[in-house]
Amino acid sequence: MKIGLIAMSGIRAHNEELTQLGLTLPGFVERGKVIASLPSLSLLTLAALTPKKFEVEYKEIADLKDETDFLDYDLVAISSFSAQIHEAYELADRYRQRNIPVVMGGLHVSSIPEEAKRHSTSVVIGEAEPLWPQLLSDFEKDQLKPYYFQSEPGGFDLADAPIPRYDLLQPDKYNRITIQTSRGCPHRCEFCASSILLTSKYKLKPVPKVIEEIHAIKGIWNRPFIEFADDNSFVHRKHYKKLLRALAKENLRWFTETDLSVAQDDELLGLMRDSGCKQVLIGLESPRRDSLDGIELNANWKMRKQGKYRAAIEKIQSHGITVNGCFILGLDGDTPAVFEEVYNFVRDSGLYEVQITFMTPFPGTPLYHRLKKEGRIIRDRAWELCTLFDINFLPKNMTVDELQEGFLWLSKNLYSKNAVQERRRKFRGMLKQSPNFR
Ligand code: B12
Repeated sequence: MKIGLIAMSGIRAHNEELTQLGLTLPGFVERGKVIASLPSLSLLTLAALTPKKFEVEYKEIADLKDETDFLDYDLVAISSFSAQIHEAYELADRYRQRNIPVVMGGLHVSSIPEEAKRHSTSVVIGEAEPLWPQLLSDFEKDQLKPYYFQSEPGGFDLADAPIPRYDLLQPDKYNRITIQTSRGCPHRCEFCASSILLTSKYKLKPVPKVIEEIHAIKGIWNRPFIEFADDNSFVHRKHYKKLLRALAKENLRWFTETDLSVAQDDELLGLMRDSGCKQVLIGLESPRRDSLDGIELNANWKMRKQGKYRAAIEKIQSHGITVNGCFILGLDGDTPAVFEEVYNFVRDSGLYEVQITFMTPFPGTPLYHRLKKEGRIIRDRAWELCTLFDINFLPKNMTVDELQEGFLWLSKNLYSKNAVQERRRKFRGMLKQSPNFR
């Protein structure tokens, strides 16, 4: 029996002016190219959980329009995020019309399973690992259930994680490979639509397991660039120092997402540098105190850190690790002054790389529920606009047009050839003087 594991892949934006800009500005294009060639870790994980008696095929669909032929699968499993969920549903409908059962899972469908059920035979809610083997056994008996959910949401122990089937990938198609070393995040940012939607606990994958996955990757790619698919690496310092010491023996280059607190730990930064960390992506969200106020729901962590932003960036980068600072535009505390403030902050802080996105009410997030209650979602269920580059809410202290125009202005200025070169030049100059870089 043959299972088709299908990822709706690629990157998405509907805003025409931004898409045009994305085609021309160097900073945009480079980051776009890098991320567009990442595989679906969730489906490689499902493949690894599938008993050998089934044949599995991994397939990516970037654009449904190009998809004309249908493959002879006995079961189809589809993974998608919100931005492409309508296409995923259409694909699911097409297979079901051919009497092929379809299973859907992932962050979007876990948040609104009833919607997904209208297009699929079964919906998997939450982490796949404890549910997929049971689902396959039901499938063999022709008894697929409408919903599969974890008895304890987020309860899967990463010590039991299988090694994702990296061998299913066509090696020359990917320039970066993902590994998950942890799931969850101790912060509770109102807008966050990542693995916190699957688990309220911060969970770690044991060090030997991560190393085993790296060896599996190195068996395929010579000197791979690894991207950790974590929401927030390094939360558990002792564990991560152990991991970094082990990573240092692997001759890797890697990237991850984390928070600013890494800047407080010199030993950690040194271990990151020595194990091949090239860049960390950090959600700074805004340089403005007013805009940060209230976005982290547990303890207003991000607002409390605002005064330390510059020093922290400087410290991390002095180790030769570039910081990709992410800013969200359209936060409730933002006024039309925010665009210039972000521009000035990026220029003065010495940030090597920068990413700007619109505030986005993803389903399942506290932000979505709040904006819906306040009547501020422009088109409800327009999930295709969940790209981070499209606006689907009414900003609090400016108009939609002001947000749109300000964002365009900021993009042009932050990603111009000159601005990008200036950031790189500054970074290289700083490194020459840095005692922390060798
Ligand atoms: C790597 C990555 C990508 C890669 C690879 C995507 C892919 N095909 O997997 C690329 C670069 C292509 C990408 C693209 C985009 N991404 Co992205 N990406 C990530 C990232 C960094 C890691 C995701 C990951 O690998 N997680 C690890 C896996 C194991 O977890 P998982 O996917 O949740 O899967 C588990 C369960 O959900 C479930 N499951 C998942 N799928 C399925 C399917 C079935 C059948 C079953 C049974 C179970 C199941 O089982 C898995 C194991 O437990 C996250 C941020 C983060 N730190 O997590 C953002 C993230 C997922 N991306 C996001 C976004 C917005 C996008 C884009 C829209 C950006 C854009 N403008 O184009 C596109 C959309 C792509 C699409 N097709 O819809 C959002 C999605 C939020 C949402 N709810 O939709 C996230 C959370 C980041 C954020 N800013 O909030 N992305």
